[in-house]
Amino acid sequence: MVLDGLGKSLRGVLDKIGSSTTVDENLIKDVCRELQRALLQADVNVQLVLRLTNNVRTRSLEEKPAPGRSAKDHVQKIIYEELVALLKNGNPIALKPQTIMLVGLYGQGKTTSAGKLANYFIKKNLSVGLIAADVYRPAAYDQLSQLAAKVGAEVYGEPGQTDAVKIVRDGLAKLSHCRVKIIDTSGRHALEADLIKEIEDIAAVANPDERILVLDSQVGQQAGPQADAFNKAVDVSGVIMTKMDGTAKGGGALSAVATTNARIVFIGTGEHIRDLEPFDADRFISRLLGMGDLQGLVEIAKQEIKNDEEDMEALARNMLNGHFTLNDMYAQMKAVNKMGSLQKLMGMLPGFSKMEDKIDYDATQARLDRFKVIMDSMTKQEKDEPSLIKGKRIERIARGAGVSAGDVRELLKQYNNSKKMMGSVGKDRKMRKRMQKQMSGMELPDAGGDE
Ligand SMILES: Nc1nc2c(ncn2[C@@H]2O[C@H](COP(=O)(O)OP(=O)(O)OP(=O)(O)O)[C@@H](O)[C@H]2O)c(=O)[nH]1
Ligand SMILES: [Mg+2]
Repeated sequence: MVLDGLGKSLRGVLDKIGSSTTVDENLIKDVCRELQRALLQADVNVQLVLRLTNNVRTRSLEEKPAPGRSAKDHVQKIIYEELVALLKNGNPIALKPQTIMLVGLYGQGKTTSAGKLANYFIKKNLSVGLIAADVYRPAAYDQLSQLAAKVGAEVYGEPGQTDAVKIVRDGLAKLSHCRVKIIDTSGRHALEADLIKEIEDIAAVANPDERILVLDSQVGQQAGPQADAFNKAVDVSGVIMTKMDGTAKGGGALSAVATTNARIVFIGTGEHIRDLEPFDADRFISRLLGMGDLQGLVEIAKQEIKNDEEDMEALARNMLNGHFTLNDMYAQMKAVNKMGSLQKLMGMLPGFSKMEDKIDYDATQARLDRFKVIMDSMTKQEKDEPSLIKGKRIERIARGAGVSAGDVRELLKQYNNSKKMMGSVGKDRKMRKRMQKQMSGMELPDAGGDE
């Protein structure tokens, strides 16, 4: 997860409060010192850190807990609120037809973010046209075309053309049927007059609804002055902080940008096209503190599973009538894989981030991957009726998948366990009711009694 180290130390602070016997001045002092250490290590600006811990100290000592709340809860809540306040700013990007222009220095992640944004809107049923207005980087058009093909966006470019403004004008006309237009521009090593002029010229033609600055979070606190400078020069409407996955300085970058009053709209959390998250201070902090992000989880699940709805319905049907095949297990695993790594999902579940040290996510993922390979070398019939898989078949499957017979048996064992679990869920009346409700309109098979 993003900002692992900071999350861990902040959770340590909350745990310290939770396990203390009394909340007194000494504890608050300790807690503030630890908060300072955690935030400074994450490259958050000293002044911001001091302001935050001052607020935490004063509020903890002066404010009375709400009725029914313990003093410990109260202090934890104050810390949460102050951390959110540190990052709070602006509204998310609207889900409506619009033109978005991406600006930023060299290699910050503009082109990648253009592809990720296209994916984001397309998943929300808004068609996207990408315009390749980077006339500096060789092969900029190819890079953008590949991303467009991957996510199902249209793309316009004029390879060899040196007039970015012309490309944008032509592109907007050619892509006028696309509901969201995203313009990728070229970068420079520094914010120079010719870059400012280029951005302004393009903006004059495109009249974009959003001018989004793409900023690499690896620069840490320096992200603040950069956002400020771009803002003064070209009136930025929002910021995408990229590469949050690759640096411990993300906290510094985020907080520095937030204090310039720039509106952080997304964070980039990896090289994959889906690694873009709408930024929301509340959600970000609650996830960091291990309070879970059910909303985020629901959104990812909705987005990723949408196309698999039929699969999932069939799966639920089979689950409820006790007919759970290897194919079903396979579909389940595929869905989980699609939603991103297990680790990411677990981090979004309340309470789970605390267990991080106890669960070996990588081993679990590796096991799932192995299962997948094994199932790929089974016939459809075998996946439908795993009870067929014995003796020679086990050997054949193992050979085909390049694993040992023991690995195949492990998969079968896992299947039998899952099947048993699914069976008991299917018979649980309360659970059936709940599922029925969730899949409104879907006809469910008979429970088949309580035998
Ligand atoms: N890990 C990680 N890598 C990223 C992220 N966003 C972009 N990158 C990588 O950063 C590098 C530069 O990304 P580009 O999208 O080409 O950057 P750019 O701003 O378009 O660069 P120029 O066109 O040269 O100005 C690529 O290797 C990307 O894969 C992110 O959120 N996480
Ligand atoms: Mg680029």
